[in-house]
This record gives sequence, structure tokens and C-alpha cells, in this order.
Amino acid sequence: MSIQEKLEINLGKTVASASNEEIYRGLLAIVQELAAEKEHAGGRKKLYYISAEFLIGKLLSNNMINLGIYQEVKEMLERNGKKISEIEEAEAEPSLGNGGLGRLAACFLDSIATLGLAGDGIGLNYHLGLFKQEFKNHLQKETPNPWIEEKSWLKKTDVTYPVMFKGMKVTARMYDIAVTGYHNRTNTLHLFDLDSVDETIVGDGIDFDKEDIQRNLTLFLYPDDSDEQGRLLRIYQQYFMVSAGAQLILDECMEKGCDLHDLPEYAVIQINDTHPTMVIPELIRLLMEQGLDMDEAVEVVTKTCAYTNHTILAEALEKWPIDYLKKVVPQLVPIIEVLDDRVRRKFDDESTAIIDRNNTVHMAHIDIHYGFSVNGVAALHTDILKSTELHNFYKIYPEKFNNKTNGITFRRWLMHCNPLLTGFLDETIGEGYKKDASELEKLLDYRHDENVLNRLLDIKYKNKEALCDYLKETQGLEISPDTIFDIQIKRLHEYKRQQLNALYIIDKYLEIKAGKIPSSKVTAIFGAKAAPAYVIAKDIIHLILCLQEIINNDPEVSPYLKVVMVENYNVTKAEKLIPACDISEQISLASKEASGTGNMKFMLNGGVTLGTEDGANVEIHEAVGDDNIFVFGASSSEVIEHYAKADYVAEDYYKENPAIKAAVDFITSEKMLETGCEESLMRLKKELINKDWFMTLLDFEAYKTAKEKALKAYADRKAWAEKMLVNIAKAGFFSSDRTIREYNEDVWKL
Ligand code: 26Q
Repeated sequence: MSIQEKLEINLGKTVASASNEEIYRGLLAIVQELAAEKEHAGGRKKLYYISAEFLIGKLLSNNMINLGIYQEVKEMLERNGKKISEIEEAEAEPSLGNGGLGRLAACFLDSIATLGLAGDGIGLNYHLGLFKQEFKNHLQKETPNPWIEEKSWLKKTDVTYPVMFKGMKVTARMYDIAVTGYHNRTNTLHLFDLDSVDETIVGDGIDFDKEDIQRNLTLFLYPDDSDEQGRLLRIYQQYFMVSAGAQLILDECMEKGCDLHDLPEYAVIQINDTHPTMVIPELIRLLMEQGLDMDEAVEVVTKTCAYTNHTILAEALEKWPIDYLKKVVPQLVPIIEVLDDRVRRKFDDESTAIIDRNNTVHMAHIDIHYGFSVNGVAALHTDILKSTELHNFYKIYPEKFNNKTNGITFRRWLMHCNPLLTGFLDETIGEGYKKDASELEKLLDYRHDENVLNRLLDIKYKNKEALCDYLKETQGLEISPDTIFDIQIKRLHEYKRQQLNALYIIDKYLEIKAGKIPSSKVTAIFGAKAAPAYVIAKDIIHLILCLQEIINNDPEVSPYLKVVMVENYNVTKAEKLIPACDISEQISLASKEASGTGNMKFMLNGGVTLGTEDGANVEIHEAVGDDNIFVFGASSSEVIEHYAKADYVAEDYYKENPAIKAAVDFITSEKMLETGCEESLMRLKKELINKDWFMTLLDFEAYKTAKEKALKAYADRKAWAEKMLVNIAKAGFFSSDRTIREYNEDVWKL
């Protein structure tokens, strides 16, 4: 039976007469059926990727690509007067993640299934994803972001587990989402939920009663943790996830005939950052319930668990007062105390203790002592962990430390989001690169082929036109594909330095106002959500929105410079922005961005990086060579030294560099105050002059010079196209298939 026939039976009407929503739901059912028919990856040992976030994004088109029916469906829809892009609109995006860490988990699931490895995800079924962002009066406003509909990718199962909290027992129910591999098997993402969760308790914006655990436990991804109730709720969520997850893992292993002493031969658990760390004491507890003694249980768990670190930012390393754990999960406290005691007896080093002198539990320390592998997510990041942040642990356990440079799935970030480039690559170098990404290097044979270079420019132009149409339709913005698309899209954080980009824009604006006409036309595009309680991050959004208002409406400036802040940046928007990018902004303060993965997505789509030597930018630089990237700024070792000596004084840069002073002063100029909020803009200006913890002003001159160089290089269209080509050709290393192969060879050994 053809897909059209199947769909029409399902719909009870013709495709031509069905609405987009009906077609979406019909295709959803067909895809779910096809995915269920696929074999699951087998074998004795299985990987469990446990993560508080899986930022999977919309699934329809990706699943159809992976199942090999995308083209057939697309053509069938066209014959019936429908567009696949309009059907996609009917799907709600599951935004079950904040940013990089959650998206990485989703790319990994895709690659694990594609490589045919037995590996499932374990997480939480948040009813509301990361908040929806709206702009009102040039400010971010947060509203609930529901994604679960009557018909969705979630399959409710009969599998339930009891989870004990202090004075309260709840029942975790498992929901499953099929994870399709590209032309391969299907794995599963298990998301745990509580039947009693109640969406009606959400009040104004994203406010809700934080103490009503029965009704709020899986309501939101990361509730605001600026108060104690929010932080306690986070512990409830984490324990709920790991307790149910641990019970599932033990059940599956026992079903395969595992004697629990041999658990490491049946299961390996990858702990995605510290959020699932309680799985370690919980497994120890469960194994002891099954009759193992403490020594055996600790040994078995240590051989089963591996930990990935995603940050060196002190404020993001989770530490919980032991009293919080006593209030929520008292059963784990004696176990954590024994784990701490053992470490203290063995190593006379306060810095590696689990419970510190203030009675605070360092979650990462549990992972490092009681896991067999510790990895960073890019070469530089792992080096910094070894030499600085986790140096005292590295001295104890050098054999545990390893690097796994992040990667991205080419199915979503090339084949799905950029069909024009994909078709062109198929024609030019064959389709082998879809299974073996290193084959992209075949493109290097064409680096001087004018035909090929022109085709690349043409594809980029078409993608820019499509983005223009989209922004016009969704936000009423008028931008031109004949300008340079300079894009910075990522979570809003001071260390990522969107404010540096904004200062450059102010500088350019002031130059134009002073009569210096630029030789290139630029559209500066941003997309970012700020954590609801992160005040300075919200101030930076406010600054950018005010600049958008002022600059785009200034007839002297707007022919040369426009500013766009994309509303509600998410995976779906990223898929539209990335193929249209000329210059990829990766300008974090060196040493602070563990890896970055957006940098890889841009590169793969022919965007040229303007970046610091940070995270995976370092490896991108090595791959493409000096001529095909624009690097600038203080090095990570210089930055680390500034912190060590505490010798960076932002005010000196402000006073001594007239361009910096003018740009910073503009933040609170009359012009800005006509549009923006004085309190917010004053606070931001003061922060830049008096603190500037992430050293924005330090790199301003170098950034300006590098950006001018990039803009100038863009004018030589042929030379620029060659840079695009080299970036695409060298992107193979950044396929998550490569990353997953490395995890499997070095860590999981499936
Ligand atoms: C911690 C404590 C309390 C509340 C929240 C958190 C929290 C939540 C989310 C801490 C960290 C995160 C997310 C971190 C993250 O996304 N890190 C990014 O991971 C990517 C994948 O490895 C890297 O590419 C990025 O460089 C890194 O910033």
C-alpha cells in the first residue's frame, strides 16, 4: 500500500481535502507504526544516557528522513497541493532542554541509533518545555510552552516504579518516544512522569505553587531556582528521574539474566553533567536492598557509571546543602556520608571531598570518585579540567580522564535544514558522506572550481531569501539578502558575550552617524533566551531590542546596518537561521565555553566563524586553517592568568579607549533612554565599567579588527566561497557519529 493510501484510510478523506493539522496527525501515526516495526538494537550490554534535558526539537521530518520516506511523502503532498513545510508547522516543538547540553543529548540519541548501538535515553517528561519568549516593550516576557497534544510522539506505557521522598511515596510512569536511526534500527527515549501533575496550577506568566510536589513535579523544565523552594523542587525532579531510571535499568538487566554482581557487563550509564548524579547513591541503595554489601555495591556502581562535564563555570557546578537532601531524600544521606568518609580516609585533600566543611554536597565529586570515566566535551575544555578546574582529581585518577569532542547529527543539521546544499553535495561528491562524514573532504577537489563555488554562493543566497521571508512573516521585519548575515544564536549568558557584539554595533552606528560610510552592509541577527531570574542577561536582551528599534528606524544608518532579535529562539528557528548564515559569531571569553555546538552547525552549512580560541572553535580552526576562520582575542591561558592575578580592570579600558567609552556611554544616552528602561540600561553600563567579569572590554579592539577583516573578505565573492567550501569539507570530524564511535570505543564498549 502506498503512503498516500495509508494516509487516506487513516484520515477517512483525501489528502487534498485534509487540513495541515489532520495530515500531520495522520503522518505521525504512520511514522510511529513504521518506527515500531524496526528492530531494536540488541546485545547483552546496553548504554543508558541519563539526562535532565533532551532538546529533541520537532520530530516528524527527521523521523521520515531516518526511515527513508521523506522524499516520497514530500512529493505525494506536492501532488495533492500541500507543502511539507506547512505540515511541519502543525507540530509543536518539544523544548525539553535549555540549550547545548540538551541538544547534544538529542544528537547523541540519533547517532547511537544510526550506528545500530543498543542505547536508550532516560529523562523527564516535562509538560511544559523551556518557557516561550515574547518581546513586550523591548523586554523578554516568559509564558508557558506546552507541547503535549492528544496525539503526540509520546507513548504511555504500563511500566511504573515507586519513588520514595521524605514522607511521601509517588508512582513514576514511563512514557516512550521512538528514536529512529538513519536507515537503521530504532531505540527508545524513556521519559518519566507523574500521573497527578496538573497544568492548571500555572498562574501568571510561568508562576506556580512550588510546594505542591504532587501537582508540579514534572510540570516545568528547570523551575526558577532563585529561591529555596525552587531548588528543592529541582532535587525532587532529579531524584524522581534517577530513582525510576535506576529501577528500569536493574529490571532490564535482570530480565537478561544478569547477576547484579555483573551489572557492568550489562549496563553502562552515561551521566550527562551532574544533574543525574544521585543515580550513583540510588543504585548503591537499590543493590544493597538486593543483598549486595556496601563494598560490592560501590564497586559495581563505580564500574557502571561514567560522567561528562559540560562546564567550568563555578556557578553551574551543582552543590547542594546536605539539609536539602535530608528534606527530600533522607535515604540517600547516610550513603553519601559513607562515600564521603571513604574518600576522606583515602585522600587527605579537602578539595576533593564530597561533603565540604560547610556541609555542602559537591555533586561532581561523587561522579569523579564513584564513576570510571570523566570526560570533557572539547580538547581545550578537557585540558583545562585536567590542568586547572579538576587538577587535584586528575592527579588521583589520571586514567579516568578523557576527551570526547562534541558533535552534531548531520541528519537534522544538514539533510533536514538545508535540502539545497544536501542535494548539491549528493550531485557533486555522492551520498557516502551521509554514513561516513569524513567523505565531505571530497569537496576539497573542487575548491578552485568556479562552477561549484558559484553554486555554493547561489544556495546561500536562496537560504538567505527564505530567512528574509520567514522573518517578514513572523516578526514583520524587512531585511535584505544582499547584506551580510552575521548571526549569534545561543543562550544569553555574559560569558558568551552578546554584549561584545552589541558594543560593536553601537560603535558602527556611531561611525555612520559621524559620516563614515561603511563599505559593507550588515544584518546583525541575534536569538537568545535569558533565564527568568538572570537580571543582567535580561538587560542585554533589552539593549539589543532597543538597538533594533533605534537603528532599523534610522534612515541614515539602516541602509548599512540592521539589527534583528529573533523572538523565541528554539530548535525550529535554528534550523531556519543556520543555513542562511554568512558569519558565525562564536565570541565567548576564551576558557569559558566548554565546546559550543552551534559553531559546528554553522560550519557544516558554509558559515565562516568569527571566534575566540575557545571550546571547539580551537578544533575548527585547526581543521580549516588560518585562511578560513577569523580568530581574535585573549587566549585561554591569558584569561586564566587574569583571573588568578585578579588584574583585569574594565574601567581602565573604558577610560583609555575612546571608542569603548563612546560605545559604553551610548547605552545610557538620551537616544537610548527615549526607547529603553533607565534602570536596566544604567545597571548594564555600570556592570560593564565596574565589573565586566567576562572581560568584554578586554577583547573589544581585537574583535573590531577581526570583524572588519571578515567583512572585507566577504567582498571577494570567489575567495569567500572557497572559505565556505573548506568549512563544509572539513566539518566531517564534527559529526556526532564520530563522537559516539569514540564514546563506544573508549568508554561504553558495547
Ligand atoms: C545547574 C544548577 C541549577 C540549575 C540549573 C543548572 C544547569 C542547567 C543547565 C547547569 C547547566 C545547564 C546547561 C549547560 C549547557 O548547556 N552546557 C553546554 O553544553 C554544551 C554541550 O556539551 C557545550 O557545547 C556548551 O559549551 C556548554 O555551555
